[in-house]
Amino acid sequence: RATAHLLDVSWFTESMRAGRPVEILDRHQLQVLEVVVFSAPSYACQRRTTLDNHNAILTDALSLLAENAELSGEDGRGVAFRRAAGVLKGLPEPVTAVTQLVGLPCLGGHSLRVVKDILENGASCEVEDTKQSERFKVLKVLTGIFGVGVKTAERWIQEGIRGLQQLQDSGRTLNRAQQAGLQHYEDLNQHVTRSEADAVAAVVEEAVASVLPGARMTLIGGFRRGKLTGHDVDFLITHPEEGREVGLMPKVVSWLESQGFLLYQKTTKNSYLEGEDGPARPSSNMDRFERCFSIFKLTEEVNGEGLKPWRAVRVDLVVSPISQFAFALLGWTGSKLFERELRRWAGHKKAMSLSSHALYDNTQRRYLRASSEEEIFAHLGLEYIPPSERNA
Ligand code: DCT
Ligand code: MG
Repeated sequence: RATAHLLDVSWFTESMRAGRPVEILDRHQLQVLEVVVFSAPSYACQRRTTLDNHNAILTDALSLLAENAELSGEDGRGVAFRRAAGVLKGLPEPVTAVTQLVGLPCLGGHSLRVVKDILENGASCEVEDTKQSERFKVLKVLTGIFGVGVKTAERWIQEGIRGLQQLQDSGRTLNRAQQAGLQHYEDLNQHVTRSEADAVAAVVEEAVASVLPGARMTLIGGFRRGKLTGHDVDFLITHPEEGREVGLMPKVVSWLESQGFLLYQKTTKNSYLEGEDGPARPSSNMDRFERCFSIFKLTEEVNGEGLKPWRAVRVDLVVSPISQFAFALLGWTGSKLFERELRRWAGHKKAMSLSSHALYDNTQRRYLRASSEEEIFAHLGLEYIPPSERNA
């Protein structure tokens, strides 16, 4: 009976979500409809998550706890909160009672308690306390400096540093990234708008076309998923002829530098090679591309007096050979949780290793080729999810 109940409900919510007319309504079904019990598959890469979040109050709270856990070096707890938030982001309507969440995946006791507090009292003490906590506030300020990670921030806090001014006055030696981060702190902590992203795209497009005609540039990251703002702008560059992309990054960077567009840049080399025995586990699957972390000097339309004529914007450039392009596109479109879940799905469900370069089948002991994102989803036995629905 209980199963029949749940089946009915998911059929209804599914029908309503898909906009299908729900015609046969008997008493029982109507009764069931009054309390919508949500259901969802457990991997974020099996779900369609648009930017239309009906539970932002809940997901903001859980994301804040995730952030706090990550800032405390508790990555496992961080992921658990991210997964819980991810499930709620995909629900078709606002949650009004915890009973609606019975049976949903990824919602552990801790997350459910937070949700319950918010639904019943309008706020969660744990979340409010965390927001007010001195440690959390200081960690946020310090890791808000480009080039400063949790470990460095921790060390500075132990040495008594509590803020930017104090850091500046302390005479600490900062590396080049951190110096730039401190110098452009305000700009870099102000979100980038879609129109600013488009302005950066126009510049990068010109740079790419000037140094290698025929090369292609694609907007990736949050903006590809349809977000209206971001903390940076991400681009993927390739050339339709394999090998022509070699040496492209330094040329693009030189062009940008010569035109005065770069306030800071650091390029890392591509060290990815396919192995006979399959992919060796990379230290991080983000670090093997020819990648450029940069800070752009973006000239803005000046429409008032006293306005700064430019602002600093974080821009990430990635170059990929065409043979790896689909994997790079999929791996760099995000969201971070969606990517993490794709890799987890590949490993746990398919015995495959997915990276931003390749997909390796551990059973067949061979690489699976793909020239589109759709093919990669198909290899993984997943329904194709377009970028705009990868916002878990
Ligand atoms: N990425 C990932 N794992 C990471 C970092 C990044 O899978 N640890 C992928 C997913 C998104 C993409 O790289 C770009 O990274 P960000 O710019 O940090 O993410 P974003 O979704 O573009 O977020 P924002 O809109 O804030 O820039
Ligand atoms: Mg981004």
